[in-house]
Amino acid sequence: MELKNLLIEKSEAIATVTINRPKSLNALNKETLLEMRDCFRELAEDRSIRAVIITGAGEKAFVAGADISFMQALEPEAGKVFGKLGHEVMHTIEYLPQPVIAAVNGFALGGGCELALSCDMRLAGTNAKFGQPEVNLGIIPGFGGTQRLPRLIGKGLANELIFSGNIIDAEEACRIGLVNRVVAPENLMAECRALALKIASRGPGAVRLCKEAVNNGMEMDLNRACTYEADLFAHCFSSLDQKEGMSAFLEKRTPNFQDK
Ligand code: CO8
Repeated sequence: MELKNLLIEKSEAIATVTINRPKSLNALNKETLLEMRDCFRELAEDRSIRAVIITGAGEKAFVAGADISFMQALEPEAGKVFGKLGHEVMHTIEYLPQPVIAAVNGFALGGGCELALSCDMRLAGTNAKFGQPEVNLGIIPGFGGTQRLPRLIGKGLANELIFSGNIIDAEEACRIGLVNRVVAPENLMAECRALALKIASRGPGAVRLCKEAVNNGMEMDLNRACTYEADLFAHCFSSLDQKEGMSAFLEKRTPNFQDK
């Protein structure tokens, strides 16, 4: 796949996907979203990759939103197609078998905030800024922001951000639970990588099932979700990695997981 708007680097079981349109602050146009969709579909099939980091090129932005110059002339039908493509990309990331970390290295606005929301975890540089400024443009968040933001930080705080278009800094984002933690910009990628490597060292099948349990379980009522968790828990005992993990503990050694 020839990529014009993304950089993909794979090393030590970690894939780093960089949105690479720094002159437009990594704004998401149709071409970029199509490349992202194909790239994440491929990563989903790549068993050698055990965690993914998403970041933005340059020092200013993670992603400053969907591309306004692309959207400006859209009619309702084309707007729907564009919105659906964005949803498809966010859904692919959210349900990727591997955990996904957003390394938020600057502006994460509109579709950029929604991209971060579709990731499993968000680490931010002190220079990061978050917001859903769509109402300034006469539109609503269209890549899942009205749904994922209230689920993550609660309805009242999400409403304030979405209705006002306020932009908040990384510390505030951390205070309200929008990001996991804030680090110095120069340490951001190293922190994300350390977390990704730690996850990659754990039982791969167990990590996949944890993600499934959280994602799918949160859409169910608690009783059904706990029954679902119990099924996944039972399934773990059919894996060689469960035997290996527990043997290693009892033998006081590091487990050698085979993803089997
Ligand atoms: N789209 C297109 N181009 C952009 C975008 C964007 N979202 N953001 C920045 N750029 C471009 C600028 O136009 C500028 O280009 P040029 O150099 O050619 O003039 C370049 O990037 C640098 O930007 P600025 O000069 O504006 O940089 P500043 O440091 O002065 O400001 C800001 C940085 C504050 C981030 C500012 O660029 C800004 O406000 N950007 C727009 C932020 C925004 O409103 N984002 C939300 C977009 S809407 C959206 O994401 C909806 C998602 C769902 C869509 C569903 C569709 C159906």
